[in-house]
Amino acid sequence: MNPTDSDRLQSEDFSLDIQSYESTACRVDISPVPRPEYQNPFLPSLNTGEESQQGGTFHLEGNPQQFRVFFEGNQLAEFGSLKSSFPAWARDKSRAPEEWTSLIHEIEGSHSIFGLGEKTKYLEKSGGTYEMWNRDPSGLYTHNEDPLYTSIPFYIVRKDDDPFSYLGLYLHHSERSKFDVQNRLGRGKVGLGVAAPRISMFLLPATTLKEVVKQFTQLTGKPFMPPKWAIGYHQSNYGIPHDEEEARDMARKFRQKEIPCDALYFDIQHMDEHRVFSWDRDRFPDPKGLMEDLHEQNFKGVTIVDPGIKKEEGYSPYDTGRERDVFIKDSEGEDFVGSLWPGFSTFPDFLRSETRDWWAKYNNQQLDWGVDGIWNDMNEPAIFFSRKNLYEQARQIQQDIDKGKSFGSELKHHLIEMATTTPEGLQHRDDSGEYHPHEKVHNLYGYYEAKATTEGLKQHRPNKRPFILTRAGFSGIQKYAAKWTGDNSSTWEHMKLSVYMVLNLGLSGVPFSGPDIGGFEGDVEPELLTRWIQLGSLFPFCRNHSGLDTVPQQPWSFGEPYERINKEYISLRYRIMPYLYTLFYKAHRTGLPLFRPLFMEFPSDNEARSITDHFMVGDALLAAPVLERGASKKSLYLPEGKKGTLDWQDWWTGKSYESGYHHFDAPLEKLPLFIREDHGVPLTETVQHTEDLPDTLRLRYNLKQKARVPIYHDDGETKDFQEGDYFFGEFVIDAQEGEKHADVSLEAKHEGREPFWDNVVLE
Ligand code: MIG
Repeated sequence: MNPTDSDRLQSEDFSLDIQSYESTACRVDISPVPRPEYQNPFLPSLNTGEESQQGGTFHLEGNPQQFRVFFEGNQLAEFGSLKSSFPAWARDKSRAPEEWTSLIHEIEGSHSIFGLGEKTKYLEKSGGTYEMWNRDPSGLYTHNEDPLYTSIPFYIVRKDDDPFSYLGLYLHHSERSKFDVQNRLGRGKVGLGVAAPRISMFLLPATTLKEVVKQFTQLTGKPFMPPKWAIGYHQSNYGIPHDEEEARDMARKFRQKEIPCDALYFDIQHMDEHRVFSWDRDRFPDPKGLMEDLHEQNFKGVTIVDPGIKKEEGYSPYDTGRERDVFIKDSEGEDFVGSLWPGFSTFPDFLRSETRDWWAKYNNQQLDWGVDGIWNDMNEPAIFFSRKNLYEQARQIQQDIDKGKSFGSELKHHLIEMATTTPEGLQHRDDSGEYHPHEKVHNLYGYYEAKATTEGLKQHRPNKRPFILTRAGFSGIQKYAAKWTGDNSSTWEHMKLSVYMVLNLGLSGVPFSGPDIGGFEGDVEPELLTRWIQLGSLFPFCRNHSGLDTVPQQPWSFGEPYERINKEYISLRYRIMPYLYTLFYKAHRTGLPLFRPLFMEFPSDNEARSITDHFMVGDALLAAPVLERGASKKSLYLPEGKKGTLDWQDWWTGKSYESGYHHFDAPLEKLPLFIREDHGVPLTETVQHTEDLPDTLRLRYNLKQKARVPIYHDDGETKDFQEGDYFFGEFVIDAQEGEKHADVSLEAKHEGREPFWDNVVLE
């Protein structure tokens, strides 16, 4: 197709092209003239769908310096200040030497920005400059820390009074990029910069927020469907279990205390001197037997896997890796050697298919031991130091000393910063053997590791759904892994932050995420742990994890009344498991998150637009966690629907409340929770693990006229659901006028499997 005038804008310096897709998305390609020879063969492929030939098309107006994008006669976006240079607004000039392209997306002051994946700060992103560069901040990160482990160069603009109220913008680049979200004097802007000689971006206009997220996950991939055990409560702790006995004790304790739990994690202490794919046989003499014992009690085992392969002849992953030539190269073309937990190590080049194949085999071995899931840490990659950057560090320290600086905390921070940054000069090879600088693909390292690990798990257990937990990732990581938000700390600030992070990850296409419940760094206090477990019982990914030598934070660690309350909320998660599982299935099919800001469900309610400390879990439950120390009340807003006020039913008392602001008592044992009008939640009695399926299904609903309560069920572990082996239906609950009882029927939509329940009880 020859580009028409409106498909292309051209000046002496730049040329712009726009391509329309039938999925109502467009791609804008911006290149300097002459067009540079530049490609990135590693970018994950996108499902754009068919190119749109007529109707429903986008076009450009203006000139490359100031251009506008239109869709069916509506202006969607305006851009200016296109430059082939490091953006002036990016304060940190240290990265300036690379080739950059930058421009400004001009928005109204009243517009809001969401998304950007795993970022700190608040739910709305204005007033910050964000960088996409996967990074281990090492140790405790603050409310302002940036960048973090995972990069998703995607944001959503929420507009007012516009036929397309939402616009998604995806910068299709794995190179380092920067986003400057500012809103001053009534004007807004998002500065965009990328370390590449050109820019390629997608625009996704939509009338609703849900539509944008669906479109973005259409483009980058729908989330994987986890095995059911992966959405239970998980217990983890760096350093614990220290040996087999401690692992067995831990499992026993959960069952004795009747605190539900599905999985135990084995952090780096389980390995033989930190060599990946090994066990310390003194402390874990029989991993297979241990896993069998855990399985006996319906526990799953998840082991950590770091990317560093100890450089040591005789160590099989190193030897075979050398043979198959799978490691990242340094600037001289030798295997790059850096330091990680096992000492000097080489690093798999996951961008090569040969490496992924090799890696898959080692993950197989894990499964031979009976391990159920894999936890990928340090995959930014975080590298403690290499010979080269040690020298660089020493040189900088010397310079600082020469300048009269003392060895204060600043210097220490600087050291840590350098130590966990991937060294420069690394090289990757594509499958044809061509070399590419690490900088181009850094942000894809964790993504390709997760892909390779998925491959390994699939080879070993072809029909089982894999579970992988990752720290680093890129747009599309939702296809392969759940995501936890790294080394947070045991502070109230961090608990709040975890709400914003999980909400924004969900808006960025990653529904399956959660923080270390209780916090990683530092000693948790009992009240904080309990409040975090209350909130955490609703997180899509629900794992209590903490750092080495921190105060134990198991649900029972602080005795009563904390243990009883922690148990009650973990049990709540297991009671509403049918609801959560149905939401996971919906997320898998549509990309919609479980954790939703109020304005996702109630777009017509202006008041709901700015609420950030309470949110929806699916479309039926509103949760308002207490996030303040010592608080025993919660003020909250119950949104209204399109047609006005709604009835909200208190989960605990059954009492009705109208839309509007309310103050609720929320003593330590209470998480305010409400059911939306004409909605319901399928649940069961409490179980101890997800393999236990009670034969009674309960329906708790808030009925005015008619509620539809969807329910999904499958075998919880295989891929047979893809062949139709599942049940999906909707309970239709009708309020019969003049009659006391509601009329309930189950409309089966897909009956490839029997429901698990024999009878239904209405609550
Ligand atoms: O350098 O494996 O974020 O969850 O417990 C620290 C030990 C390495 C960082 C992970 C954390 C894990 C810890 N790891």
